[in-house]
Amino acid sequence: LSGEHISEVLKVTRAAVWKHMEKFRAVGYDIEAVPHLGYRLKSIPDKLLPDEITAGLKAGVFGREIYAYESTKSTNDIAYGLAEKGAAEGAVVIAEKQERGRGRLGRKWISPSGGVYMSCVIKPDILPREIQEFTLVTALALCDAIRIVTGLKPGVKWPNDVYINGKKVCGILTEMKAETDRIDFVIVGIGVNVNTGQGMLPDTATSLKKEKGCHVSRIDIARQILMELESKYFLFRRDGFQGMRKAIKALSCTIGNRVEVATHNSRYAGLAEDIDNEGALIVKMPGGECRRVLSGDVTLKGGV
Ligand code: BT5
Repeated sequence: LSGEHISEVLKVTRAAVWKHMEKFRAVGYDIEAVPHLGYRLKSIPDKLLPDEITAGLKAGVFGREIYAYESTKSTNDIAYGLAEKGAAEGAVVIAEKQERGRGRLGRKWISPSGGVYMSCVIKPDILPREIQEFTLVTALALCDAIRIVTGLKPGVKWPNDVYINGKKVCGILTEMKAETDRIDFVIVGIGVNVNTGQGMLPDTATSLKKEKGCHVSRIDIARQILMELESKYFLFRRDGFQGMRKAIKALSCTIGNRVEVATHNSRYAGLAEDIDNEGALIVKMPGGECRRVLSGDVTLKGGV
């Protein structure tokens, strides 16, 4: 585009156009300037810039406020603080890397650059005990987002992981502020290994880049996750978990497998048979008895 055209459309001087181009360049946009011809955008930076994520974002709630960080301890902590100060539903905190990324139960989430780390504030009108259902709904949204952007076929590993080819590619950490029967807000934390170097990840993990065999746009992944989260969240609010149970079961890489279950006070093995209407995993024990697992860790035995 010619500098003249840009200055007319934006109603600023040619000098101001040039200054803005310099600012874009400083952020990493590769802009070519040819005298008498104009400017050409050659490439955009590989950064999770809020303006790039919201360009083309078809979501009214998720991502209407995006707080982006180069590095932070944990996006969940920042989002929690924002929600306590009254941040609206759909506010998103996103970071290029995390210094102290968290998993469940004090575990670590390895968060070097190359991944997407984001946390969304939501205020669902559900009971605290129903939150497990929303974690599964989030896993479904992640699977769909990854499939749409990359064509890969991820699966949901109960209760909070997304797997591709038997390895973990995303984790979800759902935290909330609640009273016994009322939720103030929920923070849904999502970590995705997008272009993360394999050497930095545990052996049990993979990345979209590794599975796809090429670099994957983190901006496209982040944007699609927000869109899928929004549509699934609205469906969940309208129809409840039951409306999405079938889709989650169809993508489950847990059901049909022999599993080992570890809860806070027990450990046992059995066959994962079903996910019920409340998002609990149904495990059939060797004697035929079925156990309902509401929370805990599940290890798949004999591969996925
Ligand atoms: C999780 O916990 O999988 C939840 C991860 C949530 C991370 C997001 S990133 C944005 C937001 N901010 C945060 O601080 N957290 C959230 P859990 O099911 O407990 O699994 C943790 C286990 O996964 C670890 O003990 C490792 O075995 C493994 N792990 C750690 N980093 C990994 C990675 N990058 N990719 C795959 N597996 C990983």
